[in-house]
Amino acid sequence: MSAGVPLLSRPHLLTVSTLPSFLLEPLNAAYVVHDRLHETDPAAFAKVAADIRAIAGGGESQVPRSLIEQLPALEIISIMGVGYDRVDVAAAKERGISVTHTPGVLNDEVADLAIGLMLSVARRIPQADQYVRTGRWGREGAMPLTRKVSGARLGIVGLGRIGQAIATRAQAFGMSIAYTARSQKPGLAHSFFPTAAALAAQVDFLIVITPGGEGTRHLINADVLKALGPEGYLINVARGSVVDEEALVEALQKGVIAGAALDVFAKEPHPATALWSMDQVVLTPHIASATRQTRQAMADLAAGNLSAHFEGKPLLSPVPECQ
Ligand code: NAP
Ligand code: 8YV
Repeated sequence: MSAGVPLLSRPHLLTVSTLPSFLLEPLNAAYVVHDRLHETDPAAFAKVAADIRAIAGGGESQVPRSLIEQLPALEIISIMGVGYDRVDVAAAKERGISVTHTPGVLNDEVADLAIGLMLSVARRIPQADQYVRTGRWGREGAMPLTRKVSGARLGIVGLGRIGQAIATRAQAFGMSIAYTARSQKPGLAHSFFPTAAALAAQVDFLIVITPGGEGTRHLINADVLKALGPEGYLINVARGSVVDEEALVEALQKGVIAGAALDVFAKEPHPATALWSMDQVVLTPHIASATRQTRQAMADLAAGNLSAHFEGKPLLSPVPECQ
């Protein structure tokens, strides 16, 4: 839908997260946008709910059945993110509502951060930075030695679009690569293991990059961490729900694994405080896709899906359940 559509003919759209200006601006030009109205002003929301034909949100946005049921005219849910684990797709499908997401355009960015986190936790880059800034280098001399990454064994939990982008990068580090997924990928030379525990037992670094949701809840549990072992590192760039965070905290406290680097958490934006003070842990605030370039590409695709829908064209990237 082009910018400058007359106000009266614009479809009504509800946002369900704080969207970046470079998505909100084009949406404001083409739709009547109700920015998180269901959260900020329920009474005003009740008055416009019957007009709302579209929802726009991000990968962490919640679109539960209870919200869908309040929107009788809803036609499409457009997520600016590849993950849509908090959207009730079944409830949407029952009503014939389309759900779209933004796969592919963020593969490089998320894979880059996964490698960055692996290097950070193994080589202790954040701690090294602090070592210089706090004057410890001058007072205490050289830092203790760290763990080599090049040539080590990498396990990838979830060898989809992003998992494969991680594998490509890891190959350049001379790492041996093994993986687990729901099914073995024919034509790929990497070793396949049927479970996360079997994979963890064979690797030095375990990178998690599956979808979230019930299908993967606590896939990384105490048994997997035990299999990874006291020299092993966990890196999670998937969803917090995929890792049993309590089991992880305990494993880190007891030295069951060597360390962890986490971009996602069970409760965002409030990661378990026990993690904050752990020296063998690197934490980032769900930033794997967060560059201007990639977020712009995601915003363009999210807006493109909405335009395609309202122009009667095929959707650019519906979620697999809606294809
Ligand atoms: P994708 O192409 O669909 O790949 C998902 C992979 O996970 C597939 O290999 C799939 O196996 C595997 N998988 C699914 N369920 C599994 C299970 N129960 N056990 C083992 N493996 C399982 O998805 P993608 O584009 O790579 O994105 C993956 C996820 O990354 C997203 O859904 C999102 O949650 C997360 N993500 C996070 C950030 C961030 O900011 N940290 C950014 C982007 C994405 P099969 O191949 O056998 O189906
Ligand atoms: C973003 C993500 O945090 O794509 C995903 O699934 O988790 C991230 O890229 C989010 O979608 C931004 O809206």
